Amino acid sequence: MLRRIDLRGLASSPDYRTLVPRADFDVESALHVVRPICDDVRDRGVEAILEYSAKFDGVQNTEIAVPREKLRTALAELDPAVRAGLEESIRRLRATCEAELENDVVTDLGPGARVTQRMVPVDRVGLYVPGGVAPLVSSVVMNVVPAQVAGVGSIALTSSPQKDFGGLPHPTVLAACELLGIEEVYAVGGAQAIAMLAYGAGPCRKVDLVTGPGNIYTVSAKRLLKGVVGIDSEAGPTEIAILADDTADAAYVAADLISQAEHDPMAASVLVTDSLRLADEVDAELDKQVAVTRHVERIRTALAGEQSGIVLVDDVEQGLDVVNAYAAEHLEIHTADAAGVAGRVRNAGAVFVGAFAPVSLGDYCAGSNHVLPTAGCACHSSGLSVRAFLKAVHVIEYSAEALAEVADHVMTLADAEDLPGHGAAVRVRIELFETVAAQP
Ligand code: HSO
Ligand code: ZN
Repeated sequence: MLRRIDLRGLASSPDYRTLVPRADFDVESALHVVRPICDDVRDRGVEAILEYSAKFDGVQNTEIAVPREKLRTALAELDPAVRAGLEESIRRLRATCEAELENDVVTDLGPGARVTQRMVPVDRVGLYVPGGVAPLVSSVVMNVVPAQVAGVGSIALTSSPQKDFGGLPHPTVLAACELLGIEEVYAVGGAQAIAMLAYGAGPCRKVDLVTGPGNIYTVSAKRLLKGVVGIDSEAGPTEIAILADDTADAAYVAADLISQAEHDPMAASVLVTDSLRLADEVDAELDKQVAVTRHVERIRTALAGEQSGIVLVDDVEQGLDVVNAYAAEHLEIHTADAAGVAGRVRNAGAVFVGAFAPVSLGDYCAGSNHVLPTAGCACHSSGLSVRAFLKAVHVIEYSAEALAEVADHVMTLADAEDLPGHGAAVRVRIELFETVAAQP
């Protein structure tokens, strides 16, 4: 079912980034579709948004805000088992976020010379929760909890309107908002949702930062509007890479490849292994397991796509080079020394170690975040965390004596850059200070 890419016996170290499977779509190519939508929302606001909701979501909404009582009703009607699952997910993620909250850092650089790094929460954020293929209620938790722990004062959340639910987002998404105390919720999805948050429209005030996963169009809109608004990583169609040796269990590996293929026909499932036996067994397991799963079509398309495959390598060492080049959103390690190998991974959104840490655990209840960089962005970006909602602000405090101490260096460097005004701003203080200091 999965195509094979044989990298065994390659001499010298090739550029694995060009050899690993990747989707042929790219975010850049969706820009021409989303640009007119974003411009339209900027210029015509709510009117444009409602037209796009009718066109793309098939709903005839007359407003974008979800009324408060709809949130209350959704929570009151939520299945108690789902509520218990959400509460556990929230509890674990909150514990991680609280532990990861960074304190201010004070550095004394001499008497009277101090620099403090103050962590300041973003004032207002817009959280995007995908509602297209599946209502990702867990993404409500993954967005909201770190924002709340960071101390963000104003939180707006938006999710696609659903035809089957009277033009509102899925009721489980609304229930999760209520459970977390989120009152400002919009029934808007797609690129128009990102534009609404970035520019503001009707009741939705402009936000400072947009976070959350999405499809290629929402990711593309985030890239387009970056600068107008802050964004987290580009979290697009999901990916799983598994680095496995002969000790791996083929049934587990196949199940995990299927679990992420289930998200999207564009999802990527990649196995990197030095074991031909495992490769063959995983193929057989995939045939067996896919046949009995619910979303067969979607999964088959994702697994058969050119973004998915089995990469054969000589050994785990070469496998590590391959997965580091691939920079997967999710990377599972199923090798003899899984913890040791995981310690040497540099590029991945999140690393799942050993047989009992499947990506599905991380999707819901590990205590980690599932909003992660995709499409190789894990080589420069991090997943969503409490840090994403904080800004580090340097606060500089120097006394007259401390400034005098370093003044010569500042004036010399200013001269070296031919910026005499910079030097003068220090000189004027030093001269005044020396006059005062010289007085009996
Ligand atoms: N695996 C997805 C997140 C998700 N899975 C939500 C299930 N629900 C991207 O990390
Ligand atoms: Zn998932």
